[in-house]
Amino acid sequence: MEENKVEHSYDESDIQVLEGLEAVRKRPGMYIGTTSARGLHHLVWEIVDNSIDEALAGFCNEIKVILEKGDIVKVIDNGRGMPTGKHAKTGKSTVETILTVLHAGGKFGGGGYKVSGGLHGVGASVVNALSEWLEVHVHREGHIYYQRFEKGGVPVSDLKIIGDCDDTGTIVSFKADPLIFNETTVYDYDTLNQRIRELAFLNKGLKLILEDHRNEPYKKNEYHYEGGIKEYVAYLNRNKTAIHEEIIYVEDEIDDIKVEVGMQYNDGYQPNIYSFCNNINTHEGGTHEEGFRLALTRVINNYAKNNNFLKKDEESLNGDDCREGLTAIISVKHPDPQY
Ligand code: 0R9
Repeated sequence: MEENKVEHSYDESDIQVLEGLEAVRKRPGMYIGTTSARGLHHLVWEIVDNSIDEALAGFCNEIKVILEKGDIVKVIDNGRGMPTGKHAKTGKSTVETILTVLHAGGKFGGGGYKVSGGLHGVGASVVNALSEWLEVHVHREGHIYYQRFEKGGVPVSDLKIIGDCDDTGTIVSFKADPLIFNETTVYDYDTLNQRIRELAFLNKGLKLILEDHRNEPYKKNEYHYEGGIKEYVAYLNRNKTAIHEEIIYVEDEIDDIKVEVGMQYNDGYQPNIYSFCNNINTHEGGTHEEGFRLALTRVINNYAKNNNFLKKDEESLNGDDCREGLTAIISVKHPDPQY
């Protein structure tokens, strides 16, 4: 602690920050939903989401998640690196601001917006608050910057340069606090693997890697889909008999809102339609899914009518008819989603 005092002195704004982080520790459920295994895994997604935002901004094409011995998670991206300069509002480095001020990633961002987001979308500062310790390494402008936080987000030192590099990126390592996650602090490989594969399908061209270094032999899965949701549809239909070879794929972007649809019919009866908004499965549907259903029924009916495919006594095909045996993914990326 003596060492901390020398390197990091506290003023009124630091106290406000510490109070914010303390509020997260007092009521973690308000920020991550639960402190069960589900909440524990949510910490990983909060950090990965920041890397995905960097990928969606066009600056990162690889994200690696490593599980290390001792319940430690390391997330590595090859983006621009978190901004290291002094933050205008907090007077601290932007790195420290992102990691200690609640919601800082969105509000204080470098002009962009947060598109990807877990269930709660509360950011890296919440992960820091709920960790025994957290370390950040930023590779930027030829330097390696480093900062460590302990006991729920308290900085051990200021952000400092510890070396040189010729690449760019961000590495965040953390150990979830067992005092908070008192049910378990052990990560489940399959849970992480499934979501990482889903994120790779939903973000075409992005390489996502999961490594487990907890026990030998190490485990590794790597996902990289140039076709994105087109390949997702092929994956979902892999054990079915498709009735047309080509997967239908459309994409468009209007007013910063990106829409992608992939679909293929199989010879089954059951429809399998999954919709996502900002990489989150919208189980309850929503306007994007409803719009898709209506458009599909309309397009098929128009085509059928124009080509005299409908029997005289049949006025039109209903929605259920049009969705029979359909596997479809609808993915929307929206800067201001309404959940
Ligand atoms: C390993 C986990 N990765 C991250 O948490 C991460 C955050 C992050 C980032 C930016 C780039 N890479 C990142 N990785 C970034 C850089 C710049 C602008 N926006 C984003 C830039 O160079 O100008 N940031 C996430 C939030 C912010 N940066 C900030 F802008 F709020 F500071």
